[in-house]
Amino acid sequence: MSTIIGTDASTQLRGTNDSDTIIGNGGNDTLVGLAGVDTYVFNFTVQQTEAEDFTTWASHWPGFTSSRVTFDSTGDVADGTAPGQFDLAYKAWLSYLVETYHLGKDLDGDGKVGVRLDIDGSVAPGTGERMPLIEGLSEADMAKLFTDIDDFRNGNKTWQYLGTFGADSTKIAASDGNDIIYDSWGQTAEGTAANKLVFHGMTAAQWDTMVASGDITGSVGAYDPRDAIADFKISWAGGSIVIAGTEKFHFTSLTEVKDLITFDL
Ligand SMILES: [Ca+2]
Ligand SMILES: [Ca+2]
Ligand SMILES: [Ca+2]
Repeated sequence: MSTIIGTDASTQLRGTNDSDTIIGNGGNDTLVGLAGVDTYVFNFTVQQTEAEDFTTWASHWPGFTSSRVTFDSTGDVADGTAPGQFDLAYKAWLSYLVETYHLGKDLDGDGKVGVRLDIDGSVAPGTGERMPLIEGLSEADMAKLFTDIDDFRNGNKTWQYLGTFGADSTKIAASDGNDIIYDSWGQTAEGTAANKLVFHGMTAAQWDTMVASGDITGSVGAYDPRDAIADFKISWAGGSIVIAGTEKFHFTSLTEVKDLITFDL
C-alpha cells in the first residue's frame, strides 16, 4: 500500500501492484494504478451562490420598521403599501446589491453607481411597473439579473416590481486539470468496479445538482489515444477525468461512475 502524490505539473504517476492512493494534483496527469484496489483523489473548489430576495433582505434591513413597508403571508410586498415607501426600501436594496456584487459603472463621475426606479404607470389602466435601473447597466442586462415579477395594490392601482436578484447556482470554480486514469478496475464479487475515486471539496448533493444542470457531463468515446476501446469522460468547465476503458470493464453513465466516488468536503 503506498501513496503517490503528484505536483502541480502534468506528470505520469504509476502505482504498484498493491493497493495505492494516487493524487495527481494540478496539471493534466496520467494516473496508472496497476493491480490492487486503487484510490484516485481529485481536488475541487465548488462555488455556490444563492438568489437574493427583496423581501428577505428588507425584513433584516435596519430601516425596515420605519419604512412602513409590510409583507403579506406569501412574503411579497403587501397590498396597501405606499409606493413612495416601497421605493425607499427597494432603492436601498439596489444599493446593497450594487455594493455586494460590484454591479454597474459610475458613468457620470459622481463617485457612485446610481440606482433608481423607472416608474411606468402607462402599461395598462390601473397597473404600473417600478423597474429597477442601475447606472451603467442596460435594461437587457437588468432583465437577465432580476426575475420574479411580484406586485402590490395601493388604492386602485397595481404596482409590479422584480422580487429576485440572481439565481441559485452550483459551479466548479477550480479543479486539478484534465486527467486520464489507466487501470484494470478489477471487479468485486458483486461485479462492480473495485477501485475508488475520491472527490475532495464536493458533496454528493452538489454532484447531483451539477449533473442535473449539465455543469457536469459524461460521455462515452475513444478518448484514450492508446486504443479504440470505449472510455468514459467526466467533463466540467475547466477540467475532466477520462477513465480509460478495458476489454473487460467500461463505464457508460454518470450514475455508474457516481457509485465509485467518495465525496469528501
Ligand atoms: Ca500533477
Ligand atoms: Ca491533475
Ligand atoms: Ca495498484
